[in-house]
Amino acid sequence: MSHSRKEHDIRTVAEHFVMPGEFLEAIPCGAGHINDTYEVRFSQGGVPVRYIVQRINHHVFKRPDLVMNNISRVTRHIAHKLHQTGLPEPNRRVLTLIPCRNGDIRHEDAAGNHWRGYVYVERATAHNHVDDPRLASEAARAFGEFQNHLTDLPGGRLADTIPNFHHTRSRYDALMRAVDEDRAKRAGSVREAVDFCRAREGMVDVLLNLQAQSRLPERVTHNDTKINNVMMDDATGRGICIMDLDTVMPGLVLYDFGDLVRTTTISTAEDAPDARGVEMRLPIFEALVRGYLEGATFLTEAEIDHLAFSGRLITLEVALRFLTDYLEGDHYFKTRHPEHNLERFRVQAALVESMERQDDAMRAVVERWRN
Ligand code: GN1
Ligand code: MG
Repeated sequence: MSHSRKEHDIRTVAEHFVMPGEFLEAIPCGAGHINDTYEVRFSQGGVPVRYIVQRINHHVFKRPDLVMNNISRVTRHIAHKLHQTGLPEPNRRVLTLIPCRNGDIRHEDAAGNHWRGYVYVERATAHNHVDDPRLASEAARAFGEFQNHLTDLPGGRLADTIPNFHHTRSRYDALMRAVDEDRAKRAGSVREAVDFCRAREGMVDVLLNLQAQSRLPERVTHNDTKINNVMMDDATGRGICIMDLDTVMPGLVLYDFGDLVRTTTISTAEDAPDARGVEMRLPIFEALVRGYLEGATFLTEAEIDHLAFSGRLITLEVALRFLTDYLEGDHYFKTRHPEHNLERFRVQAALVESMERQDDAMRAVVERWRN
């Protein structure tokens, strides 16, 4: 089963939320691989106003209630801090949930779909690809600042909305299982790809071992820091609002930095049909390091030591996941054609290789900017 966007009756969904005014239209938006996102337009006394309405993919997030509880805690905490600092337009700087008319923060429809509403962050853009090091640096600073805000989140540990989400060993084992089971009868055609992963098995336990030895601390992290999950202010180019908060949960900050490296330093699209020419762009990596160290002021030496490695690890991890989904018949990520997950795998693999070639240079960049 591959996911094509189903038609949802968004007008009816929106009626359940405190979104006053006359409904005008709902437009699909966003480039996420998991949830369904709509921009919903209303007229309030003749003034156009828009909101975000989003369906939570409950095959991926099996406990939407826990997801929403995490998001509510995190966004309220950040909003509280922004309020204290007195920065203008706080609800452009953190997502703001729109409650349901019954006071809940999540609407479950008759078909078992789970919906939520957000304030629309105006005058800002999410980029699927960046070429400008300044944008990369700002994105990294914004994610670092987001983590900074959450270092003192009260109320105990957040729920693990997807257990073992970044447990790279589990992701590796899942791929090997998928090869053995070969449900989609594709394993015969991807032997080289599987060998590529096998040759890098040594990487998958590195951070897990350091965490087990308490040399890397568990923190509150975003866990899905794709470049298109941060809104950049149109006027200033500043990273203004972090979104896609479903996977905010306990994790290692290196997973967040690593996915930024994966999604910004890449010279092509994540799913370029031809993986030749895919490169990790060092100037963008340098911009990320600079911005991230500026935003995340709490990092330990051990965390900084692994910034360069984290990019390679998360790129390998996402490669494992795309290949696994391909072997399992494309049930997890939305795909637009039968080879989509394989193409995504090939691009990630090429990016891993490019990072291997440039490992010394990446480490040197980190050394230059630390302290
Ligand atoms: C998914 O939903 P989106 O597109 O922001 C995925 C990430 C992957 C990413 C790969 C919950 O993110 O983990 O890194 O695709 N999200 C989930 O592009 O699995
Ligand atoms: Mg997203």
